[in-house]
Amino acid sequence: MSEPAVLYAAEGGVATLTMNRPEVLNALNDGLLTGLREGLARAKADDTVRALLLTGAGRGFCAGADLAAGAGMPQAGPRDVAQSLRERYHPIILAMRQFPKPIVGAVNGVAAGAGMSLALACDIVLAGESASFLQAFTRIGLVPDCGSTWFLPRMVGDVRARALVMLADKIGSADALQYGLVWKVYADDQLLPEAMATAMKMAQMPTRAYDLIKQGLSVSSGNGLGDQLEVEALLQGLAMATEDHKEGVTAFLKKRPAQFKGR
Ligand code: LHQ
Repeated sequence: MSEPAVLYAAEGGVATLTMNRPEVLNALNDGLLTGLREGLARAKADDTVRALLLTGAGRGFCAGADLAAGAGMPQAGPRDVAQSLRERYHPIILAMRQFPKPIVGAVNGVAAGAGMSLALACDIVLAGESASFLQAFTRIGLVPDCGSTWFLPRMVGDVRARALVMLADKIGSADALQYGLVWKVYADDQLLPEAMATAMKMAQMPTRAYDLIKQGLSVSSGNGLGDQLEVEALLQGLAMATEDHKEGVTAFLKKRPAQFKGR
């Protein structure tokens, strides 16, 4: 039997999804897209999982849509392509952004096209020194998809977003760090241990507050300050009703470390 296109492993409160088509730099075919959707759903449903780690097997993170499997080929009309994106890709990007637990991306190699969008959809993006980022779309006459035109201007500003998507130059981890696409860069052999340590730390944190933070951040760019203050007030009311808030305050007053349960 062939290996699954996405490997799933759960340990220490962290579920790891490893895109697993290393021979094509984890290009996205149906099996890999299904594996991502199923892995996200499984990690969401498992209460013992309180953080997710996304990475790629081999020397790539994800090379975007599998061009050899017919993605983007002209036999598909505009409606078919849009429908394919809606049905196969958008649910993954939305599930990541709406995932009620933190997602750490460990970008171990090239992240191209929709593979770069996947990296940008993570909450904390960590990269290995030899990681690279490529808005590959215009190289094959396409436009960015899977959220890249939404993520990039917000992350790096309009000047850099336009240059990245129009020039389609591959940038390395040092530039990605300088532009603000990634949080930290590690030596290649330290990336996975560091990413796992980050995810495990986050798995010990107040999970409900993380969910509420993600909800607040996801609406902030469409809101004026007054509306966002209102969103924060509502979210704070919900956070204050959690067991973890009570535990955090009790631990502070008793001068001991908090033991958050994610409730
Ligand atoms: C690949 C791929 C790949 C198949 C490397 N597919 N085999 C579009 C259409 C419709 C709906 C959905 O959404 C999208 C969004 C998109 O994602 S469009 C963008 C698709 N991705 C690309 O255009 C990137 C294509 N790949 C590359 O430009 C290069 O492979 C990069 C820069 C990623 C890496 O270059 P190298 O490190 O030099 O590796 P390589 O090119 O030698 O690739 C290694 C192998 O992986 C190779 O196979 P081979 O049999 O020759 O060893 C490639 O053919 C294969 N591969 N990307 N997307």
